[in-house]
Amino acid sequence: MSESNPNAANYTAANIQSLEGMEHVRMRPAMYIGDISTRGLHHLVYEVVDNSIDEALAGYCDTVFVTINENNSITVEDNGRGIPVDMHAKEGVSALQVVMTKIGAGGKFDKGSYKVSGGLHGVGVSCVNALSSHMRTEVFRDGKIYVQEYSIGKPLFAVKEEGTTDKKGTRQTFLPDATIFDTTEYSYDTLANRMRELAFLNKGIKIQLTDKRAVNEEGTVKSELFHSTEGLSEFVRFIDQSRPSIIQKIVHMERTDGPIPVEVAMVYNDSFNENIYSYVNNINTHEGGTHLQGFRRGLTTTLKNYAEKSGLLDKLKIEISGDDFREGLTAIVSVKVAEPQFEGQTKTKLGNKEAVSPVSQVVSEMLEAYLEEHPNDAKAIVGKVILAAQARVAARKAREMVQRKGVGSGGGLPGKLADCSEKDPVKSELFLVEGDSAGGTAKQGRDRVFQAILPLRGKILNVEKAMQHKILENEEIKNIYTALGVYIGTEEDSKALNLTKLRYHKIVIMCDADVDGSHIETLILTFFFRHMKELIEGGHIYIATPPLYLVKKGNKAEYAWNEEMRDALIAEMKGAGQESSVNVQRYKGLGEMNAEQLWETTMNPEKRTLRKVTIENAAACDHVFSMLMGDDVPPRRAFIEANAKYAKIDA
Ligand code: 0RA
Repeated sequence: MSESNPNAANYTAANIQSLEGMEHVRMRPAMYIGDISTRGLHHLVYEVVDNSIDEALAGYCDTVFVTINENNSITVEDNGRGIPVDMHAKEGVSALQVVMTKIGAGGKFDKGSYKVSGGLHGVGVSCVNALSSHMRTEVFRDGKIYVQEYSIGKPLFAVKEEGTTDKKGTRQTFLPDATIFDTTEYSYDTLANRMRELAFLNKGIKIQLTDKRAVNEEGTVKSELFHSTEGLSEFVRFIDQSRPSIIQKIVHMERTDGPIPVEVAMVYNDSFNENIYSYVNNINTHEGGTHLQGFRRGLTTTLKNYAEKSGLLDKLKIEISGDDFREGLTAIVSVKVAEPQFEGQTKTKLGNKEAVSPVSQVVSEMLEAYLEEHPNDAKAIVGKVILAAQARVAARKAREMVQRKGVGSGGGLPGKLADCSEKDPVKSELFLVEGDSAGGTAKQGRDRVFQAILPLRGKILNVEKAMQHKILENEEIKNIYTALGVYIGTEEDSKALNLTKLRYHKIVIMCDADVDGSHIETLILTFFFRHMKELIEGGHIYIATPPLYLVKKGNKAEYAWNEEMRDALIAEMKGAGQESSVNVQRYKGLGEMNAEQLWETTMNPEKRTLRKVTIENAAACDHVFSMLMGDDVPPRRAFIEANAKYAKIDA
């Protein structure tokens, strides 16, 4: 045991090697955790939680506690076997120390089971340790408590015993290093979305998320238990909560004894969107891959066979395409692969060929059985497919119209667009501005060299509820397509958006800072999320942040973006001397600012703050958009009340 050799931590050759590894993580954190933004910060938690999920998947634990502490440190505790603490023969120190300090040591000790989970980067807990100003690991094993602490990944002492316990498991507490990360404040919602997702993906495992920073009046700490007994069926129900289903039940398909574990759940709703989320080892595979290919193959062949056999297609004049089978479909496909090969631009596309047929087989067999046993659902699905085929033909005509009018084909740009003179898309920005009046101010205030303005009329179409051809016939939406210069792919390359002619690399949504403005912002975002997701994924979509207040005294004037800033300015100006009560102007709309003020506060790249729109968790986004844009009022109201930053001000 290493505690008999307290200096071991400092002198072994293994330790020198591990130091080099840890140094490298600190020098190039993005190589290990993606980036050092809030995304990377949250990634640290996922990395640690993944180890506990692995322990649970191996059958040794059932509960994981994740706690955001008051100081934004994180504690992750499980009731598994506990990380081994015995002397590691080769390294000459405790196995625990090796796991915590050696890059890439990860789960290598566990010879029996293969590591299926693991963050996208799968880098292991030692990276988290390297990027934490302080970390403490406690192992509850064999009736004892073993402890080691670290500073920026370096052990502060050799593993030591600290009392006895009847618990078993591992508890890790880490404080992310503020000199590495842009921000060190954790978002409860971001963590909750991921923990919920993990609970759905791994039924049976309980994940308790607690936020010690949030205590209500009664002194109760905010805490939620994520626990799913039905797995992906519950996940699909959660995502589709606000969309009426057209079939009786969620179709659940699972095989755990095949070549790879496969779980699929699906439902058809009354919308026109296709929402398929695929996962490999609990990682969302945005770009799909072989497992998704297997799913589509199984779905298409089975439904096609059924529809043909049933004679429901006899009178149909048009050919059914693969897409038609997926309109209104919400599905989740989850597989576990021992050695996943990730490909694609963002390394989120499964490459393993051996994943295709297990998925397609499970779907073929189980979906066929479902259709036989539920003839009414089968009929509803086939009816939906026929409608989709008919709508597709209508949409093609509308799409051709958009395409024909598009750039490069001589159709010209929208009349409302005030274009910039810069021709390099990388340097060009497009502002989508709510209303003609604010659009006019923005046109005056902008730098016309690189900033283009497209005013949008009031509320743009709610794409969540509209059919494809209606969307493409909509004037405002057509303007967005033509102004941006993007194309919708032809039938062959599916609906993928062609960005090769994208005319602006920054697209900025600029709306009023009031309830209407935030509604319009949501409508526009919904449109991008459903129809131009590639632009969000490419980091091209931003939201402008106009100030909420102008605080003035004499000839001194400053802007404030929130109440705290406003109050600080008031105090500062009052403190500055004279009697006169300070003047505060509340901006509700962009239109209340003149061109110069708009440039100064919101458009000038030197001074403005743009919020980049990202998709952290596509399934959670889907849930939120469908709820915000759907017909179901109570969940929408609850969400808005919990989240709206403007509601209070306007009330
Ligand atoms: C390898 C071997 C054993 C446990 C673990 C890893 C383990 C790691 C973590 C990380 C977080 N929680 C964990 N729980 C367990 C056990 C080997 C044995 O007991 O024989």
